[in-house]
Amino acid sequence: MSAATHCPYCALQCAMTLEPTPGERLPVSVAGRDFPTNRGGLCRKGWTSAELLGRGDRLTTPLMRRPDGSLGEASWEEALDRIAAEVVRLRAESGPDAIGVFGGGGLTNEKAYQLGKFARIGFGTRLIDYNGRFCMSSAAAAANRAFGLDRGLPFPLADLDTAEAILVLGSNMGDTMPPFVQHLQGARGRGGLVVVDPRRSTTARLTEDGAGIHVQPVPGTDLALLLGIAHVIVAEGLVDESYVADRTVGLAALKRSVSPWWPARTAEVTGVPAEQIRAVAHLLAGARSAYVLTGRGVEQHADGTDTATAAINVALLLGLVGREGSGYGTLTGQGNGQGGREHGQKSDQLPGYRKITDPAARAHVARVWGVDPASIPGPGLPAVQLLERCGADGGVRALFVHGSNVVVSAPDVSRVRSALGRLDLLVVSDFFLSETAELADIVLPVLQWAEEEGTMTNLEGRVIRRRRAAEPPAGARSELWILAELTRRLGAPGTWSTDPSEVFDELARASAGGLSDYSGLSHALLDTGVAAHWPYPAGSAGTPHLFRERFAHDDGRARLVAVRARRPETPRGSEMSLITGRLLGHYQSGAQTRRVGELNDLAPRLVAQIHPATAGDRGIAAGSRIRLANARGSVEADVELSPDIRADTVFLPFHYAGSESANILTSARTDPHSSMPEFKNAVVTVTPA
Ligand SMILES: Nc1nc2c(c(=O)[nH]1)N[C@H]1C(S)=C(S)[C@@H](COP(=O)(O)OP(=O)(O)OC[C@H]3O[C@@H](n4cnc5c(=O)[nH]c(N)nc54)[C@H](O)[C@@H]3O)O[C@H]1N2
Ligand SMILES: Nc1nc2c(c(=O)[nH]1)N[C@H]1C(S)=C(S)[C@@H](COP(=O)(O)OP(=O)(O)OC[C@H]3O[C@@H](n4cnc5c(=O)[nH]c(N)nc54)[C@H](O)[C@@H]3O)O[C@H]1N2
Ligand code: SF4
Ligand SMILES: [Mo]
Repeated sequence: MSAATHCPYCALQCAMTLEPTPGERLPVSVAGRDFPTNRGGLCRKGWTSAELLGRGDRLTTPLMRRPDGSLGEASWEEALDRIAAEVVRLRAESGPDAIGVFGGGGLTNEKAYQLGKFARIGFGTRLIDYNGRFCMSSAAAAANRAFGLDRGLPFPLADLDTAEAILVLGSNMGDTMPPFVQHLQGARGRGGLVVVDPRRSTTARLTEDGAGIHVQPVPGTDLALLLGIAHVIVAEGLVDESYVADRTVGLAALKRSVSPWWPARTAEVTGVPAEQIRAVAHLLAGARSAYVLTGRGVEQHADGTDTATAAINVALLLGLVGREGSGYGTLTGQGNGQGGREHGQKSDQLPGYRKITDPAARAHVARVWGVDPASIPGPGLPAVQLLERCGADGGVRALFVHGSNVVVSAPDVSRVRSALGRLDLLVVSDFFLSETAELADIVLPVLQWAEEEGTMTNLEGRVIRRRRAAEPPAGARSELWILAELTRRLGAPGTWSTDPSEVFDELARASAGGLSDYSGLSHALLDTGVAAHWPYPAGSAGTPHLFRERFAHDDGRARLVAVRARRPETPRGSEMSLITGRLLGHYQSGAQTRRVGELNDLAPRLVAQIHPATAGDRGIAAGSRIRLANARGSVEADVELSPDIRADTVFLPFHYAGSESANILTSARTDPHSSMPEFKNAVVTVTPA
């Protein structure tokens, strides 16, 4: 039977149909399916996604570390008994916080919810966090601060189609979400697309031929740039005065904070010409409908929350947020990057996007879980700090990883690798032997997207169904089953269903009354094809548009939060700025896409992009190899000479492992509000290898 489902990869969650193909090499074929986000389109990752289902190196049995150091096959009984015994021992010796859990934004809502519950009342630990901390947390912190609520896009994506102007800050959706580009066509046709990126990326190129403006700032200076744009808006009378008076607070302090950022000074700091700063402000202010969108390029910095805040301030000053045909949004990245941050995987949260420190929230969730509120631990540590605590004195002794390949994707990976090496127990659930799984004491083989039922929440906050279309290999198990088996062995309280639709019903009850309320939803209702944007309280029809009448703060008003630009870590002498990011053909740590021949052939090894003038100065020839180094380590890469990047900047993709990992060079410094690491700004030396 064919299945209407969605792509396994990014947050666009393109709709696709899977047809079983009995007797063929791959168990299903993939076709694009009409849906308001992708309109039948898929990118190459989507088209080739069935390859992962047919791979011979798929994990099909648990693996356990043998005394000789190798990983050998084990039965499920052996593996789970051993895990339970180790957890009991470590908890007795060092307390429940000796156990840590690291989740992922690719997990279905059901698995993310169950993992959060399992950590708190299965293990009894406060230490759970997830890779969304690397991805979403600064924009989320900024939206919570400004609006009192964080949903990536507070409007349906198709609203963008009719925009006259769109300001894209640090997103390269032309490569990272190709079917998204169709929603930019309206603004392009009116000359209204502005892309801010130190590289002339695939997306920046969409501004060519009169379609808009490419702004190419010094990496890490976006906050100053946005203060400069806000300065022009204030100084040149472009503020939407009645909107700001009716719907916001904080204008006076905001005006003071942007007053020192006149265009000439902003130009000096950012490298963006003063006329261009003015042109962008006027283009946005003059449009009848305009959007401001942020991506990882401006968020993954030590000042990422303040930068996203400055972007929101621009949108608020112009009266865009909550107005029909206009708005602000952040482009959530992972498949379930949105749902993954709502149901309790985050160290400071309980389901329904509730605060774990709020007594009423704890009481509500405890009732659903059937436990005493006092037995739910308090807030834990965010991802980078959680990884730092691994193997430390009095720190984490056992770590459970579900849906992340941290030894490739975390910042300063050499330190992460040594930390994991000091653990008493590392348990990784995955369907391939990722680089992190290779280090595990126990590896548990789990189900892939097309082998399981569940739900995901896409970048518009729309809850969608993932459906099963293929038989899993005999030895693989669902994560809901694994968690249920472990709770039985650990004697944990509560009920632990292995049926995704029952877990969804429990999640819906746990979310009732919270910010991300799913209580009106069920698998059965979603199967009717309703457009389900949360909040979707019982008895409602959901919320495609947020903030039309009021913001989520008690007084209903948005906050203009005054923020200050700090100097980014800047290169000295012959040093350069390193920025990192993505390529079209690879996904994240590459654990999946490096296994798809057609995708890996597009970019089989690490290539650094540098400007020909920079190469000339350093004696670097086209086609040669270079070495990038700083105090944290060094990597070697092939070079691509390209006039598309600033001469003071070098770009590396982070999809490769081992000595090709860009994260050998990135710093574990984090944003003070969100604890998001600074993936987009490191300083390196670049020399011929
Ligand atoms: N092909 C592919 N698609 C993906 C993914 C993938 O791994 N591969 N991952 C998914 C996920 S989880 C995410 S989070 C999204 C991310 O999607 P994007 O945010 O589009 O991805 P990135 O390539 O990380 O960063 C975007 C751009 O930021 C620019 N940039 C770097 N530093 C700066 C800076 O200081 N200022 C500014 N203004 N720009 C800067 C980079 O040059 C890059 O072009 O993509 C999703 N889609
Ligand atoms: N330098 C640099 N580093 C970055 C970034 C950057 O821009 N620059 N971006 C950051 C961002 S935005 C992100 S989101 C992270 C992502 O980086 P990671 O957290 O490493 O994400 P993935 O590579 O998607 O790893 C997911 C792993 O889980 C497995 N998996 C997939 N689905 C499931 C499932 O349902 N259950 C289980 N148990 N396993 C599953 C996959 O096979 C894979 O091994 O990287 C971050 N790291
Ligand atoms: S854009 Fe994202 S969701 Fe769509 S096909 Fe490509 S990877 Fe899949
Ligand atoms: Mo991400």
